[in-house]
Amino acid sequence: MPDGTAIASQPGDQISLKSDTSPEVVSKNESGDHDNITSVQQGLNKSRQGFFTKITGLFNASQLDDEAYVDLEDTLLSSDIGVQAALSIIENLREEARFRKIQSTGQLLELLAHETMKIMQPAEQQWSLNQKPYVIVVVGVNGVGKTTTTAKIAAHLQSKGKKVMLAAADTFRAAATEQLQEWASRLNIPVITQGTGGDAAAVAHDAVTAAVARNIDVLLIDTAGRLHTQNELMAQLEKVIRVLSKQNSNYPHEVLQVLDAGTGQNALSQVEHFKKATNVSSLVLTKLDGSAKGGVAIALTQNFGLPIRFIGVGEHVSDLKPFTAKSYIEGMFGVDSIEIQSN
Ligand SMILES: Nc1nc2c(ncn2[C@@H]2O[C@H](COP(=O)(O)OP(=O)(O)OP(=O)(O)O)[C@@H](O)[C@H]2O)c(=O)[nH]1
Ligand SMILES: [Mg+2]
Repeated sequence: MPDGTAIASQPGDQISLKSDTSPEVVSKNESGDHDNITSVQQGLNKSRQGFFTKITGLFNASQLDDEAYVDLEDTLLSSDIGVQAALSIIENLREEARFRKIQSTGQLLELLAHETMKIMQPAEQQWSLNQKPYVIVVVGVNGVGKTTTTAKIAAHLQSKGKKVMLAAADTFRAAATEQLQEWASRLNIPVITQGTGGDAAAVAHDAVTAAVARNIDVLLIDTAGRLHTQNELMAQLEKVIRVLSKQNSNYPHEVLQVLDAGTGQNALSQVEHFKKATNVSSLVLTKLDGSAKGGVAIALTQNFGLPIRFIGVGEHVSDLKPFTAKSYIEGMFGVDSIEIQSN
């Protein structure tokens, strides 16, 4: 059962937008992810205000002329979406608008959503968790939300009937182990620890052994926050991965990088740096309930094409939402429904 995924649109799908930008809007979407879309929209309230609200205003105010496209390009560029994605969206938009003889800015907004959906599709991938134990190493720079996200994912998987285990491989920061232990006891999930100063790779190794012995479905290994300039800590992370893959060449099944959406374009270089040390294979974007512009998800997907498993929209354990391109774009645009009809 895919836990972090859903609904993929087919090429040529039609998207129609209702341009209601009210944050309170409730989705009447028929696709079964009604609750998810509504809560993603609520979580993204602030992001939306900083991003597509600007674009909607811009469309409402302008004619569909060269100036409108320049304004749109400027707005996209100032919204963390990245140069590459902004330019490719504008180019496709101009072409499609000409081809479809689009006159109104409202129709152009629909096209914009469609173009964004096309870019975001690779971020929505089936999460099969098809091996047991499925081993996930959670990585990222300091304070992005790794430990909280690890706990939230564990709770999410537990609610889907999975047997989950945690490992506290952040042996660097004092109190890091306690933080994960607290989550584990709150969620009633086993946790493997060694305490501050221990060897992170040894914790990971012991955790896998315990997970195999206990017939665990998913093992989530929390690691210390680190910057790429901290060579020793980066080497330690490489060692964690190396030790795991010696236990079984399929381990870890996933290296999940957590990114604070509020860091904007900096998230791109964080992924680049972590990809050099580890084989980052999936992402979670946190703190989208803050003033993050949200466009960074588009830039990340354009650049890396990695699956975004979840988005974090608050500090509570339930403030983690499976990523779907559809709900994300609806949340960002502030529309009550993007209707996708196959041609
Ligand atoms: N608003 C909001 N806060 C979040 C979210 N995710 C995490 N946080 C908060 O961010 C802070 C840091 O979270 P941690 O999970 O400790 O971050 P970390 O990456 O493990 O930090 P280090 O282990 O020190 O590198 C905490 O106060 C969390 O509650 C989110 O999606 N939204
Ligand atoms: Mg942590």
